[in-house]
Amino acid sequence: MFTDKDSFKKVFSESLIGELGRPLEEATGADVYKILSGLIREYAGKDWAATNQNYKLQQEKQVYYFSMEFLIGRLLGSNLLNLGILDMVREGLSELGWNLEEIEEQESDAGLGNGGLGRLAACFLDSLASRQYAGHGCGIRYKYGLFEQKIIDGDQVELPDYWLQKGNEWEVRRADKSVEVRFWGRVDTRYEEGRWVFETQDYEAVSAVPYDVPVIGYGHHHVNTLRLWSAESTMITRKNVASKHDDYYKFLSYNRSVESISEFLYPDDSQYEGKLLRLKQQYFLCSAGLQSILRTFEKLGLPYTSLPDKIALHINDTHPTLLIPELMRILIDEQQMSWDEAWDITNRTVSYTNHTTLSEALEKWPTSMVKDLLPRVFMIIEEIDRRFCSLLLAEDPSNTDRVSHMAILGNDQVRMAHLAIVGSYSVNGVAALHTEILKKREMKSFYDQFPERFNNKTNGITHRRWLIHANPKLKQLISSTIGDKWITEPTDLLRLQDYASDSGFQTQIHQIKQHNKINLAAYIEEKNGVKVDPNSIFDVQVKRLHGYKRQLLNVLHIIHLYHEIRENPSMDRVPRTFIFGAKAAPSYYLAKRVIKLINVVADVVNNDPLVNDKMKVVFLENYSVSLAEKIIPAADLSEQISTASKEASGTGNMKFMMNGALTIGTMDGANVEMHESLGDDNMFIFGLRSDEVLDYYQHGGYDARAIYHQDPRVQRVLEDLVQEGPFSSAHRDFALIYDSILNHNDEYFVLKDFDSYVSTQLQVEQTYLDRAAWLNKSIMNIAHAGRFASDFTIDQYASEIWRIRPVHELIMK
Ligand code: 26Y
Repeated sequence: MFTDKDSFKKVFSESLIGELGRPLEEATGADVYKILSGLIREYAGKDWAATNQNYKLQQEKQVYYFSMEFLIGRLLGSNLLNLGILDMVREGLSELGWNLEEIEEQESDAGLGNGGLGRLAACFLDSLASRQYAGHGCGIRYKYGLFEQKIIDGDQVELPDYWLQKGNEWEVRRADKSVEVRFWGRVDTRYEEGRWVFETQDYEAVSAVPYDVPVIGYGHHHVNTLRLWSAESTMITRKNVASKHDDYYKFLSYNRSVESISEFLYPDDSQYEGKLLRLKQQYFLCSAGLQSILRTFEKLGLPYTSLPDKIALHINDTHPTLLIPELMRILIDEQQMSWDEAWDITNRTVSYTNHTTLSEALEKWPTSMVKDLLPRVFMIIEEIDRRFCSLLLAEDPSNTDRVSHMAILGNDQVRMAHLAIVGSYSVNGVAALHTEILKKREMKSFYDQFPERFNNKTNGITHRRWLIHANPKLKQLISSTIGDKWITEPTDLLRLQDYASDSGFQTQIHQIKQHNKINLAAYIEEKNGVKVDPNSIFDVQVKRLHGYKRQLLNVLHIIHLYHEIRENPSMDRVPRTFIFGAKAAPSYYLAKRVIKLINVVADVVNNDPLVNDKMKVVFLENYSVSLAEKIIPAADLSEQISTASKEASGTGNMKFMMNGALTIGTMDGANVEMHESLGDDNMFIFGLRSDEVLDYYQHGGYDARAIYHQDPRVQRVLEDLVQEGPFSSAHRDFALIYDSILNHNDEYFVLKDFDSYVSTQLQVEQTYLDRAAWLNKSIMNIAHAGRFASDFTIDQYASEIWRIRPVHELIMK
């Protein structure tokens, strides 16, 4: 196809003419993007086919990572990088008059996820392919990704994210690999030839059509697959519905209801209809994914008893837990296996990652909903529950409390986390602290029952996207200082420690940070019309908006600082730019009030000449993967200030660290492990520890009002939320925030941590004044970030959970 810059230029220009009928001089940026991405897909196509062929020949064990979210972002840049042709293409395009970075902006973000869990899935795909594992993604091709956020008058407004509008150059529709997924109906049970037969009648069939996206690994011609499923009406049902009712409109409404299954990512589930749709989505993913995996397995011609040797099914949180009863259904009803045989296979094939201990995020479905929508699957869940409860009872007949506490079915609900633990051979948390909390508290009874299943796999991030691609100047500097080994062995970054106090190296690190800050400042001015000073501290909090993440603590500190500077304008303070990015779930009203508050504070601060040479506040709308790639390399300070025990891991914390930002954070999630590597010298830790928080939850004793009365600073900032003044007026409804703190006793301990946060922020400032000291710490952060590369995490999943090895090792064997 093309082998060097000149042949690339030739092929590219010819394709422009051949495919779009446009000569180079008339091409638009969109044309260039379309042709370029098409060429790249084709370029990788040979490797894609060869990888699959190789898997088949070697009868390789395949891992399938099931996730309702894949927040992959843009692919052009990372694909070019992983194929090793980024520089060549950049130069070639530039000689043709085009700037690659501008062309990358043409691509819509594939925003098929909410936050951390979805981005983790995307990082894992990149690492699986780059480390040459046979591991694939299985997800839903939502027509609309996570909503597009607009800020209007300071409020979040949600618009549909029609990311497919311009087409998706990376996907391949594979209609020939469609499967049928069945909903509703009733189960006929009969006894036939010595066994029970279960047949579902009058079901509604939906056709699941896969779209495959190549997942290109770094440097080895290894290409895996992300298979995303789309729901369509089936031919037969189309005919049936139309002829049965003799009513074309009935067909249209059936068609709409089918297509709605893959229409939106997590539609609002506060209403019954939304809940039902989410359950449908989950089963749709599990059933479609599993059928296609088993089809491939059957081609091997092996008995089903060898399924666990050839296939590993991983569920990303409880969302795809229906995989367990669905596999049981297929093995029993279609493969005629006994319950025990089927259970043994299922239990040795499925593994589960838990991402949260927040009770509201632990999924529970109304029993009647599952029973109606999935009658046969529900029968299987009942039987799993019955057997599990009998086992518990047999072990300890007097302890019926324990049984009802651990049961899968209880309070007219199906408890998905219980089903996931009972049905899988491995349960992992996502950071050391999180796993300990699961074992000792949240899931203690399950840990006591199945201690061997529980393990920790601390999250990671792909350094290819988050450093090499997002921060090319830093990549360049690192490679010219310690060589390229870190690219394939990220822990080699540790060698940068030797340069931490080298003033020449520090200067270069500083220049790169300034360069990135200037770029971000230009973006901020363009988008928000606010001029910010690249010499100020860029203090950044970007993540989903949630009470436990405590964006509120950050804002209260800003209001406090505002008062301090106003009262004493000549005070010597290091200028700061506070940068926020966050989406709130559409139905999470309190979170939306916090967005409004940030924007109101920004408005007041940025327009007050008494303070605005010392501080600015910016809320960047529509936080997304590609925006993160602009923001993170420009950050000086990373805010990781969740209530200790609440953030399972966090992965943004790792991205900032890798780009040389210092962290102000609580001892929560993976911050604890970052601190273990960095020590007190290179990280700003404050606030309650997780065991203190958990103790308060258990025994009470926290009184937010008492702090309010003791600390005049707290009183003042809280009153600002409700008293008529620069920040508050009746229509802004900040009373809700005020109430959540004072009348609902501040469930996230914002006030309790306020004092230590404020004084730690002062320490940050003092440190920033000493440039050499700051840069030293910044370099130490980069040096220690290699441990958090997802390649490392994936190696642990591979060897300890999935029991697979990289394909190259197997070939050499
Ligand atoms: C039940 C449903 C509404 C639901 C939907 C999405 C529940 C949870 C989620 C998403 C959870 C999530 O993103 N969790 C994050 O996972 C990251 C990767 O492990 C962690 O780093 C992060 O701490 C955790 O909040």
